[in-house]
This record gives sequence, C-alpha cells and structure tokens, in this order.
Amino acid sequence: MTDRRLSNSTRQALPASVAIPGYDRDSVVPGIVHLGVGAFHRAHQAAYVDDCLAAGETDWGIVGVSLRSADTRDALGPQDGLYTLAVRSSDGESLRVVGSILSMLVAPQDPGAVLAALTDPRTRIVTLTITEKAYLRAAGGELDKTHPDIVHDLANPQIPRTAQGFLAESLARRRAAGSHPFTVLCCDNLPANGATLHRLLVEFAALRNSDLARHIADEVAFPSSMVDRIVPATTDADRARISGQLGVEDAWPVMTEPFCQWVIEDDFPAGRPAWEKFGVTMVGDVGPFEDMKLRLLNGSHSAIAYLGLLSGYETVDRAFADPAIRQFVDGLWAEAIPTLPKDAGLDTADYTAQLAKRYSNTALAHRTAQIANDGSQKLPQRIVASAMERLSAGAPPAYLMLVVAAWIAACEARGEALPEHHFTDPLDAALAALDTRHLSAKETATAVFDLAGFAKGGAERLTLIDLAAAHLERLRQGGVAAAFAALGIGNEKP
Ligand code: CS2
Repeated sequence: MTDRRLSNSTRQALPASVAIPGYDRDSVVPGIVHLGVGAFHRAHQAAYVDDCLAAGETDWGIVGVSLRSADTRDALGPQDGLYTLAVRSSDGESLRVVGSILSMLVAPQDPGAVLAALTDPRTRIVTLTITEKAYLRAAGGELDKTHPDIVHDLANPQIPRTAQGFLAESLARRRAAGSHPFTVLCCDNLPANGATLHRLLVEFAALRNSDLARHIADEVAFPSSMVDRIVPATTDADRARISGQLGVEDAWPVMTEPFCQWVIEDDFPAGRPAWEKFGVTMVGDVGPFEDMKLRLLNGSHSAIAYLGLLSGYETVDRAFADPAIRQFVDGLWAEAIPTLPKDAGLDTADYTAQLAKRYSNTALAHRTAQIANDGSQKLPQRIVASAMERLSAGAPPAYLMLVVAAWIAACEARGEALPEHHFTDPLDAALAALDTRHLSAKETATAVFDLAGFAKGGAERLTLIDLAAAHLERLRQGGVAAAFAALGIGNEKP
C-alpha cells in the first residue's frame, strides 16, 4: 500500500496492464445525474458511459448522487471520481480505471446542490439504482404515503430526502424555467421498472399539485431497462490487493464478473449516448428480458442465498457446487420458465446455462448474506409472481414456494444459527414483533404474507400460504435436507 491516491495526476503512472480513460475528462460536460452511486452503478452504467466517452462523446459525464451515506463521495472525492473496476474470473483479474463520474454529491448533506444538478439544463438523463426498498411502496405496490420520508418531502419540497422528492421538485423547477424535462431511466430490479417509477412519481406529485402530476404523466419519458452484472461487495482484502497492483491507493475499487448486459427501451426525447455501439441492446419493449432476468437470475439468486445460508454456505459458488442445491435450482428454473412470454424469442436454455457458469465463478466470492438482504422487497417479483402464474395455470409451484419458506426460516435463524444482523430487511422490526418462532408454520406464513403483501388480493394467496407453511414446517423440523427430501432431492423417491 502507498500513501499516494489514484487521481487525475497519478493515473498516467499506473502499470501498463491497467486500462485508463484515454479521453480528456476536462472537456466532458455532465449530462447524466445518477441517484444511488453504489458499486452496482460503478460496475455497470458508469462503465458503459465510460466507453462512450472514450469513443469521443463529450455530453454525458455523470454526476453521482448518494441519497444516504457519504462513504462513496468520501472515498472517491480525493480520487477525482476515478476508481478501478476489477473484472474477475478463473482466468484472472483485469483492471480498468473508469473516468465517467465527474463529481459526487451527498443528498442529506446538500440537497440544494442535488436539486441544482437535476435542474441544470445540461442534465438530460437521470438514472437510478437506489435498490427496491427505496421506492417506498406499500404492501399493495402503491406509494407508501405514510412513510416518514414521503411525509417530509411533501411538507418540505425544497429539501427532499427521497428519489420521488428530488425528481418531482426538479421537474417542477425545470418546467417553471422553460427547460425540457430530463428522461428518467430506472436501473433497479423492479418489474416494468420505468413504468413503476413513473406511476409512483405521478402518485407523489399528485399529492403536491395536480398540474405537476399531469406534466409528469404526459411529458416525462420513463423508459424501462434491464440491467445485469454480478457485483459482490468490495472487501478490505480487495482494496489492499488492487492498491498493491496499481502502485497507488484506491479507497474503493469495484469487483465484478466478465458478463455484462443492459437492455433499454429506446425512448429518450432529450437525447442519449450511443450506447448501442458498446453492447447495449436498445428495444421497444424490455418486458420479456426483464421477466427472464428477474425470474431466472434474481429468483435463483435468492434461492441460493436463503438455502445456502441455512446450509452453512457463505458464497454463491460454494452453495451452487452442492449437488442438492444445484438440483433444486434446476427444478426452480423448470417451474419459472413456463411463466415467461413464449413468442419473444427468449433462449432460456442458453440463459440458464450461462447462469450456471456465472454462479460457478469462484473468483467472485459473492456472499449469500449480501443477496439475502431485503427479501420482502425482492421476492414478489422474483418468486411470488411466477408462483401465482404457475398456480393459476394449474401447476403447483412447489420449488418456488420453498424459496419463500427458506427466506422466513433464514430470518428466524438470525440470532441463532446465523449472526443476529447477518442480513437485514425493512420488515425486521415488524418481523421481530411477530416473534414467529412461537407461532405455528401456518400462522407464521399467513402473518408474513400479510406483512409483505405477497399475493395480496390474489385468488392464489391461501394455497401459496399452505405450500409455504408445509415447507417451513419441514425446514424447522429437519432443515434443508428435510425440505429437499419432500421434493425428491437427495433421495431416490419423493
Ligand atoms: C442479487 C442482484 O443482491 C441481489 O439481490 O440478486 O444484485 C444480482 O446480483 C444482480 O441483479 C445481477 O445483475
């Protein structure tokens, strides 16, 4: 390690094996404001934009905004926004310094500066990776109007806290100033993510005034997109290793896999970078890609996380190497695949084969506990949606519902077989109040479905609860082996 930092002035002296931005960063103007400048954004959208800038585009520098903590700004500020992207596989590790993030803001410290960036007429696109829970949806999917941050933002529009508050206020200011609205590009793992954010923002704006709500409903574009790249959290060992290789310190490098995919609906009235030149697929309807990714990748990821945690595996590759878990994932895919659109040309066999390869990447050390976070926000679109569709088509979603039961069992295992805060969930306080370990499996499944809004209002709700409860009972009595045995996994006969 060294006391010199990665920065504009030290980047030229990096070893030749490290790719560096070859363009003049000073001539790049900010055209994108990104909300939620975490590791995923830095491994994905920022890398694609970096490719565009390297090809000579100058309009699309990124202003990175953290809606909560100052950690990323504090790490990258002294580095002029530069950081290393480490692409890891069994073939080794390749390093690239990304230069597309021009500046960074921390919303709680300076909401006015964030509004100024969003209102700047040069800003033509606002991208978001704020995670599922930051959309502040109530159990039925509508905006949670009672959430303290929403209540705050409605009362104090000049100093917002939420994405909705920032977007609504800046769109109102742009409209008043006569400048065109920016395009909002949601990059979170939500179904119909653009349309979902559009709906939530219109709901929010309507609580401010109906004129603003109409403006946002009619005149602001919200293309949906599907983003995909596996990004394990950076560890101190990663920091030390990368800094050693660079010869200067990088306080927050980002680890990722070789695979990278971005599919975007091509609806950018205010213009966009030529992403299609760098591997991005521009489409009219992202729905089929999104469903395939949420249900096959994210669904199996959550399965591997909860079943892996209950089986004592710390990383995805270790869990996936367990033949029983592998067999379970195949069964899960077999249940989810028939729910995907038939006529969209999806190649699910190739997709799942690629997933199996990606999950076997031993160089990633992607922690099961990382994926386990926020299950209540993730399982509806990853698991419950497929389960409801399977059931209404007359096929029992036995594998799918074991994932829900495993989530409940993993929550119950915290403070016992697992460390107390091994992973977290926005429902933790409510789950603790229920104290489900003293309830029967059926009572537990019923209460958890209600809390999380799983299958809310659906005719399938009671059957799904029964399936989840039966799995939970077996998990409680005999662990993962017992639950698998009931599915015929790990023994000859079901
Ligand atoms: C993961 C995703 O943490 C999780 O819930 O399933 O972050 C996953 O790694 C990405 O969506 C891959 O694109």
